[in-house]
Amino acid sequence: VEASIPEPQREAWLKHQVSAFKDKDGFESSFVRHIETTLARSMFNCDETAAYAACSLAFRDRLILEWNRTQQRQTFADSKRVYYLSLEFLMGRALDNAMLNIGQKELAKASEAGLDNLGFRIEDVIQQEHDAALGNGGLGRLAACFLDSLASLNYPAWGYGLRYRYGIFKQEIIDGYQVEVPDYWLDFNPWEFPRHDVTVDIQFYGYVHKSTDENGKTVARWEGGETVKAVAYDVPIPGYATPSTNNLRLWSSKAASGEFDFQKFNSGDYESSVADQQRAETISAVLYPNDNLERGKELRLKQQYFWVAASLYDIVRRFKKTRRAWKEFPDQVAIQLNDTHPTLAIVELQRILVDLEGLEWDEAWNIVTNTFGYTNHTVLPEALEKWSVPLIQHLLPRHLQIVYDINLFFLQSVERAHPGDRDLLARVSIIEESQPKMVRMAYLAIVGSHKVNGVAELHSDLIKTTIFKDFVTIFGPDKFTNVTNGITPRRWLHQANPRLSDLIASKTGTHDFLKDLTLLNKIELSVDDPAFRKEWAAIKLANKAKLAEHIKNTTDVVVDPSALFDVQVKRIHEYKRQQMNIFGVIHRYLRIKAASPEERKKFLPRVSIFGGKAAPGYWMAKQIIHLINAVGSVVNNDKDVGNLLKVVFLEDYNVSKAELIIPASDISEHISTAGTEASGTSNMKFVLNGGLIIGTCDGANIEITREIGENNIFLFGNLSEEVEDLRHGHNYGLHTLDPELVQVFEAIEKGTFGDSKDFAGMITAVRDHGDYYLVSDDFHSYLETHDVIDEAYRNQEDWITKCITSVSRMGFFTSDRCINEYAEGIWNIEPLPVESAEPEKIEA
Ligand code: CR1
Repeated sequence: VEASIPEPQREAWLKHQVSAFKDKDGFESSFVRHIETTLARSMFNCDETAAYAACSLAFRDRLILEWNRTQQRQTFADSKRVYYLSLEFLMGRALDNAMLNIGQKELAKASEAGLDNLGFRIEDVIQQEHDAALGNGGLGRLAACFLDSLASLNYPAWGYGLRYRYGIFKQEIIDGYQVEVPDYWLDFNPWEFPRHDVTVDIQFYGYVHKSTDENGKTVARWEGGETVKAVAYDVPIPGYATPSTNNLRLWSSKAASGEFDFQKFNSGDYESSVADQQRAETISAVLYPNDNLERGKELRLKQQYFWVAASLYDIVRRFKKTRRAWKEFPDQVAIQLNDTHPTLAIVELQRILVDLEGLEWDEAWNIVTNTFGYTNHTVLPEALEKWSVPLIQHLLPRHLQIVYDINLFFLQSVERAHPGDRDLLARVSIIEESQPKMVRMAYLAIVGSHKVNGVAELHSDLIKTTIFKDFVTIFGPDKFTNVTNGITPRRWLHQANPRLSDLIASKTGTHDFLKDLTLLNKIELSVDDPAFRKEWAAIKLANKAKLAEHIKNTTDVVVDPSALFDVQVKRIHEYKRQQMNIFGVIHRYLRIKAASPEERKKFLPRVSIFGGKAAPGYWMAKQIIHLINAVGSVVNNDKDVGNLLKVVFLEDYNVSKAELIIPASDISEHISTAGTEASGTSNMKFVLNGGLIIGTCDGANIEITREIGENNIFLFGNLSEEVEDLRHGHNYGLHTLDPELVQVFEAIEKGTFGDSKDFAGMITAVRDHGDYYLVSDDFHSYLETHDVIDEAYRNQEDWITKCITSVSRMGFFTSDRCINEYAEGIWNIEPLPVESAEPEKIEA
């Protein structure tokens, strides 16, 4: 308020109100102006990188205007906001998305106007952008899809995360091995705005000082320790076909005491003054590259608290400006915890309310629990966060006390409701009585939230019957709910597969399905239309040809676009079972080799495509990558095999590569051990792009089957309710290996793919160490199902019918539906209608 311009002077401001370009000419002029002024270049000095920069800056100008208006509108409306706290936002590229969502891509793209007129091809310009890769996999990409939907549906929402200087590493494959290269992505990033005036001092270490105030009440003060500064960087998030543009605020860490400590500098201790600064900057330096695995590192805990404390300070500061009573906090603020990573926010809000604002414990706790919702994303035990009590004690002494108090009051209430059940108390205690003691973050998140949700039906049922069973007894079943994941059709259909999106629009009349995905069902009426089917097939073939070109350029392997493309792209993890896939590929290779030249003609040509990163410390995952590459170099050069089988590993799988690969798939693999993949989201992307899937009865595969019909999906393998018994059996020696898998192991051990010692771990895991992921149990059914797929693919007419039918029934899996479910069932928040700016005509 203090900074606003007095009434009399506002006239001048209004006279000079900035407006965005409105036509092709306006775009061109903005582009050239940015080349010549912002970038200090000219037409004699303008390469594709500069064109990308200028094009981004031109669209960014429009975006900022909408963004400012949206933020003003949200402030004036003063309605409830939702804050999505996530350590990961896997955004990918922004330019194409901004052009689409703003609805002005035509201005840059039309032939003989826009970029074309200025000497550039839009496809090449888009390719210049570095992915914003601040995430590992599904969890981070889900957060990005949610931001897109929140803005598109006009919800007043902010994302809060960390501005890592290094995102997920770049993967290189050298001699068949993964090599990690740092991802320094901030050289030129026009999509972020540093807010050097928005900073928060964050405290670490120190001690707690307790005293008694004039009313005899004990007050705790957290004192001493060291301070690090959090600086806000804001990223505009455009909604599709609406002027609403939300904010993603990412925090960066800096030394609190300015550039460096001058005292140390003057006393000649230059190195240590710089070291202090570097130590502070380390907090937001790098994303932890683990997917579904927690390692308990101190720096990770520091990141979590740094981010959570800065975000809450910001949220509370905004609330305080409204001068409302504290009890109204949950009417104004909903905070969603994306997994347990931000769970300290629960403790931090309780600390703010009790220690700093002087509220009574119960009143504060009531506010806290009504504010938070917690989403669980995994049941894998190695991914469930636990932090050691001594570590928290050292880093956050006051928070540890509050955790103990939360636990005490919680256990007292359990004891009252279930008197004498000491086992129950031990089972649900937030503190695990181990050596050292550990804080169970998921339990803290449950106790501190009003709703807990899983991410697909099976997963939400599983958490209620397994890992959180006791909490259902304590809190009742209504606290637990399901929101099945979804994906944004803007990026994952229109951007990734523009021709398919346009073909669909030719049947549905408009691109409105991008706003209401259930409208896809209209294309089922055209399933028999020969021209539609022909174009459908032509688009798939063209997408495959484009991928084939990428494969040639990056791996030197030549693949035939008319072969069946079989794709598995996702993080490499034993539970996702890429090892089963490559064993299956080896089995196919052995069959081809054993066949006579006459029999070989009967094989359906296939290309097996893999992609995905292994966590740098995940030895087994790296071995899997190595085997895939080793098999590729043998199979791809075997004259007996020719085009019947090719095996490629695409390096550095990321969001922009996904946009290339997914539209080119015929069959994709979602083959996790039943009960282990919470949802999966690429399964939805593949089907939406006219690919079929092979999958286990796991995660969202089950709901996909329900929606598209079981004739349109290839399901196989044991069910989740059978897994426990099978594992039990393995441990009691009832494990007879599948004979086809034995053949595969023999081939590996004979050295067919190089030194077999390199792959021994993968074999012993199955043969000698209990086959925890049931590779052998599911192998036969997996191979059989691939034979069924071959047969199905030979009948191209039936295949295309399956694809069209499936796409038409995918409406449920839009992230717009998820966000509406969260808004209604968890956040209790309404969209903020946009009256002011007239939504412009959207040209898709
Ligand atoms: C799950 O493994 C799910 C995403 C998004 C992942 C995946 O099945 O689709 O979350 N979980 O909900 C995860 O990363 C830490 O947990």
